[in-house]
Amino acid sequence: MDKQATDFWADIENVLVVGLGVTGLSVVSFLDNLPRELCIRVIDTRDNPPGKEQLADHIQLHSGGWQSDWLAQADLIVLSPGIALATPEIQQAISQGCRVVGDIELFAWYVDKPVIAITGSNGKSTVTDLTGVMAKACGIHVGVGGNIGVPALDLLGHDHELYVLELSSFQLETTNSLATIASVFLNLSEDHMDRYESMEEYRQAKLKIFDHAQFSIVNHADRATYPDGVSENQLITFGLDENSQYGLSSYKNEEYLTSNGDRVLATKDLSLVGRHNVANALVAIALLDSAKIDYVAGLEALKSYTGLTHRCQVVVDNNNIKWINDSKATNVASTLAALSGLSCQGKLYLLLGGEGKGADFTDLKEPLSAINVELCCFGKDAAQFLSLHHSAKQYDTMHDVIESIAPLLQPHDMVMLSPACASFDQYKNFMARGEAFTELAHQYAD
Ligand code: UMA
Ligand code: ADP
Repeated sequence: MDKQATDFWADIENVLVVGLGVTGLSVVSFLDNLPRELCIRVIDTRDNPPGKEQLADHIQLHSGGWQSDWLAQADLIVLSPGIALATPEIQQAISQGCRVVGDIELFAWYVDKPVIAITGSNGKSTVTDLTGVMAKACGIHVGVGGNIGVPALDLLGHDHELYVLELSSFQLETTNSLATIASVFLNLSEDHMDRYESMEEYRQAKLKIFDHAQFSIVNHADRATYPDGVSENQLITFGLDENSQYGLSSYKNEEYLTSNGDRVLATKDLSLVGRHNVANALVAIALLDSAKIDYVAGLEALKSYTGLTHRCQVVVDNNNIKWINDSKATNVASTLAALSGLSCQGKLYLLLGGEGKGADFTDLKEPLSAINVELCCFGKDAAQFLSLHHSAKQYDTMHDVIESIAPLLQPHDMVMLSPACASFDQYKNFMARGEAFTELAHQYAD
């Protein structure tokens, strides 16, 4: 146990874990295994929290609402990312002197190996996974987790030499002392406007990733990713241009990814598709380089890397008709990225809709006006897309969309699910939505 952690626990007896999803479960298990007696209690406002069955019998759980006595008695609250720090019950506990942290803060107290941290509105999971894949190919025993799925605390205790963490703004809200060897803020675009009062509040949560970073990596084309009051020469830049430290250059009519002016790899050698993924590849190189890892051994892995499922993934290519699953496009910027990297010679049937999270979708209007597209809008917020294009039609479900358009498909057409919305109105998560789309694609492609 490190000194900071020992000192801190000296004042703590009563710990309240809020949330019993995968994060809450990982926190309980971590606390329960600490070499000191703690009273650990759990509150989850859901009637049936998903982790209920896996919770050890000796841990008390209150579900279906708040429990004011437990909140008042807590010395420390460990808050799950799904519950905002601004929640009145949590704010009241803070005003009564209770300290509130998240799982990443606990991780920060205990981690004793270098950490690479990744945030941004889009591309986090791709960059996190790719950086992990490349580090592994360099022979490093790397732990990859955070918002990408495996809770950070579950990575500890496995003798990792390096940690690569995807961090959401939700997680960063409750993180104050995470020291990283390199942190990156990929981009900022509208998302989670149902949680934040303003874009600036959302940005400030993300900027916390740089608080204790040895190297801070920012997007040359997106000033919002630059920390306030820090001069440019203290930052490392990436971008699809010649002036970024990790950028692009042209040589003998070929485009190259560069590191501080040196050619690293020809863009055409990447298996990833889309310009946004060229930027993602540059970031992975920048992160490994900053962590003093000789990334050259990982370049073969980068070349063959095709990306994560549910991100611009061709799931069926039949009769010259491509079906693309981009279910992870849960905001406007990710759908715009999918559209910009697309080459469709026929008509694009674009499936949009779901839980809109209070977003403004008008930025989609212009790019849609430039392509041969039919908008197929479904789910809770389908109506919000109808004014974006004259072709827009409203359906209840994705199944209704596919059933209706399948007979119309011609060679060179594309069907793409890139919904710009969260999935929770009709699906458990974006994975379930992507799988449902893939199943329908297989079913109707013939
Ligand atoms: N919830 C309640 N009451 C509670 C606790 C949670 O209603 O008392 C709700 C939340 O509002 C949320 C859901 O339950 O809708 C899940 O919240 P959670 O904090 O229990 O989530 P976990 O299951 O622990 O998963 C979290 C991340 N989820 C969120 O931030 C919402 C997962 O990211 C992450 O993979 C996991 O920790 C491991 O670190 C998911 C996500 O959607 C994929 N993240 C957002 C995104 O990527 O846009 C930020
Ligand atoms: P995140 O974890 O931040 O949600 P993902 O890597 O899972 O990011 O990708 C989410 C969506 O964003 C996908 O639709 C993907 O095609 C798109 N995307 C990936 N990288 C970028 C990027 N650098 N800029 C914009 N969109 C991106």
